[in-house]
Amino acid sequence: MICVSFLIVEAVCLCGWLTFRGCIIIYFSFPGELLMRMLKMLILPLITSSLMSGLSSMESKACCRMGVLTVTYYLWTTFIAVVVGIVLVLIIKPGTGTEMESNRLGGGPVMTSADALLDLIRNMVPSNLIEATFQQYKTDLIPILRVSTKTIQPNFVYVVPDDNDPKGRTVYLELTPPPDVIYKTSPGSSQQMNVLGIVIFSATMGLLLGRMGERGAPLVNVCQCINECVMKIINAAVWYFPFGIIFLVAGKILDMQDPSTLGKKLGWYGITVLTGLFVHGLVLLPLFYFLLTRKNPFSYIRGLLQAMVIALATSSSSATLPITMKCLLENCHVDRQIARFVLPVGATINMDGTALYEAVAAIFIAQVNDYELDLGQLVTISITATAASIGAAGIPQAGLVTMVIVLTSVGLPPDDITLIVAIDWILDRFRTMINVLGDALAAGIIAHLCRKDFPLRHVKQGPELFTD
Ligand code: DAS
Repeated sequence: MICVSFLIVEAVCLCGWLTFRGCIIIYFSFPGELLMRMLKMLILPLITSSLMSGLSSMESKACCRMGVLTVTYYLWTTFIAVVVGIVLVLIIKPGTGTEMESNRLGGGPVMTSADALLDLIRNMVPSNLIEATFQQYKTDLIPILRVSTKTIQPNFVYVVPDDNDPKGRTVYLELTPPPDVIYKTSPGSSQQMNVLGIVIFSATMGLLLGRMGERGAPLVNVCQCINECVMKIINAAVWYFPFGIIFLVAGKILDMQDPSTLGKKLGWYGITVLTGLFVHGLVLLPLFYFLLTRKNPFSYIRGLLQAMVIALATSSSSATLPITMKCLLENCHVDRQIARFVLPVGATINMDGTALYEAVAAIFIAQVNDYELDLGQLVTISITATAASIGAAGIPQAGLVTMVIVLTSVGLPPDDITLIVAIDWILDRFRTMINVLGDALAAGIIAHLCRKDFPLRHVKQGPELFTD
């Protein structure tokens, strides 16, 4: 009853008939913040234990075959997503003839694409895994800060090092981006650095444990116990999700400056992105699933609806990961070992929605600047958008940050992301949903292609489901 009443309130606010200000919005957002914290609490133990227990219980040939298939499939579908985006934006031309002005702020130091690419790669390798782990929690605090401070700026809080501290341990949280820091320090990079660090660590440990034989068994058992505990926590917390989702979205809608103008702000640019996401996510990916497994993709997707709703509400594929894992195991009956490898890797490197979005946004900005892109530059955009999506973290609006690489690779001003930042938060929800869908469909395809290596054991129902 409470949820229905809040849905009505949200609809009324979307029409602009009702507005709330001040602390009311923060109170509205509070249950949603709790949902985000619950999900984020589960990410690290889930990724680490899933990969460790999944990899260490595989024989190395099957593991390598599955790994090669997974990465190949991910790269292929991401590139297809970029091509879909480029074709659509060149046909619809959303940036041509708009009254938008490119606001080349000029003067400030502009990051070159080499600089941005090096920044992306640098952040992939943690200098210290423990520090990277704790860094994630500091990163997590920043998005929460952002909700309570209700920044008008692009929804980032900037971590700016204090020049007076020679050891660089003091930082300030800036609400408005200092010009030279805007693209260098963002929550996305340390989150992605941490998750990739965990993946590298556990993948190695997983293989090492396999080679350690019985001596590695205690650590594998610990990881399996952690994995089961995490899945049981998810089962216990799932009753709260509908409630948290309503308030999470409510806080965002009530905080909008003028919700009734959302449609006008989205414009042809928003229509181009949403059309591309629909074509790729609900036409092409299901087609690939059918062609490779000869099974009905839509009955599989029906089992993923809960994860897709969480992705839409949270804008974070990493935060959705626990629910995606639950849907795959309980509803889609994908082999546990496959799900435990394909999903965490996918949440880290496979973002079809983000890749499509970055390609569309870059060409849209070129059209606003009346800047004609040649074939070579379109190829550059397709490659850099694929690379940038791999480096984007699974947290809200990470795609906006890595887009700098795409813009600078073809000589466009990175400051022009401010042309699209006002509606990025809503497009982020839909591209996150397609990211999650892409990972989950990949798990079903890989499980089918590797079924000889991983004969699907009888999938138990109910609470004993998560015992190995
Ligand atoms: N929100 C990101 C995710 O969680 C996607 C993006 O920012 O593009 O997948």
